Amino acid sequence: MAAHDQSNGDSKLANGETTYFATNPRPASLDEHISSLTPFIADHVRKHNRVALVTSGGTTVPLENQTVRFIDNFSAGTRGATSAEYFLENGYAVIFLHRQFSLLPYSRHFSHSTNCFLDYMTTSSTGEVVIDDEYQAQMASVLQKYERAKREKMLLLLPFTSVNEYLWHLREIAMLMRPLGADGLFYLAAAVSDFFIPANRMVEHKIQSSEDFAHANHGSSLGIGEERAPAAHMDGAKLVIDLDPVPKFLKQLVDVWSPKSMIVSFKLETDPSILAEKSRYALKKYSHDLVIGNMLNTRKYEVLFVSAAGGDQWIRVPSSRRSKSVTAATMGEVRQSTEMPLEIESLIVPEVARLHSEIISNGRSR
Ligand code: PAZ
Repeated sequence: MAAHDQSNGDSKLANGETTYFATNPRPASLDEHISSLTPFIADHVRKHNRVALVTSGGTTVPLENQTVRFIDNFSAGTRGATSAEYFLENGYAVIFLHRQFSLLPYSRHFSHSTNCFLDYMTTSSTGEVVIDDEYQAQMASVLQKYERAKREKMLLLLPFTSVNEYLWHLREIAMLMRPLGADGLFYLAAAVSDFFIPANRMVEHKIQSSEDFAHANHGSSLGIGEERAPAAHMDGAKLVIDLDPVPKFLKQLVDVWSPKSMIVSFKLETDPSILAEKSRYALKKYSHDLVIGNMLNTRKYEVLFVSAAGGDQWIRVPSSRRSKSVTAATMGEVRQSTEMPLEIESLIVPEVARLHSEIISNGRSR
């Protein structure tokens, strides 16, 4: 169904998509990010490299413009950060659009774990700070890969926090990636909120919980679009939040922003009985190239590929190579099995790259 379909529900949707960027503020960071994106993409267009936009981490939904409180989406950024490393290994340049302070490619092996980063270090007999012997080999290998990605200008890190920042970046990057043609790949692993507070329903200041200060709670002062009733307000001692739906931008991405790129979306579910159906539904609705379905509790060792070309295909890490905690396992935790743990992204990414090669050589099957 086209985004400009005039039937009831969809005309509302198309309207939301077109008015979104006129009524929600352009993030302050965007211009600076465009100035790094432009030469990065031009360099890889010139070198005929494939470029993957990997999105990673959860978006926030601020309740106030000067944000004290926000709603968050689940994601540690493991899928995105790990996949980015395997895309680099598979010859892709990577734009890593990630939630600020979530996991990053390479540093993920030593951050956000139960270890503090200082635990990887020790003091030598001469008083210098050095990496502890236990971690030397692993850190040297990760560092080498990281230095190579930096030296060859293959990795660009761009942070976002709110769903609004994410959407503005996605649209801008998609349009900047157009010159890549079919060499562009979108790998949308970020957990993006389905609901948000539009600028014209957002209060400026911290919402006052005390009824004695309720007079300080008033509407939007952003001055974008027609002001509407605040989305978050106090009702006596209760905080009432009334969120708008986030327009579905995947259709815009596929049809308008970057129609020649390969587009891969992720679908996260908690009820296994609907995963395949919802993944197929998303593929049909947005007509993109691939949906990767995953369950909250099993996402580290099994995913479902749903594509028009290949039907449904499960990708699984064999049970002997699963680790309870990927981070703990890569740090050398004692495991039951003697086999090295396998990260599922080391299976996902080469398969995505293979499908991308098929699209480049045969044309797409959308
Ligand atoms: O970041 P993480 O490894 O903890 O989780 C990854 C994930 C489950 C957020 C990702 O694989 C995913 O499914 N993203 C899309 C979520 C969704 O909007 O359905």
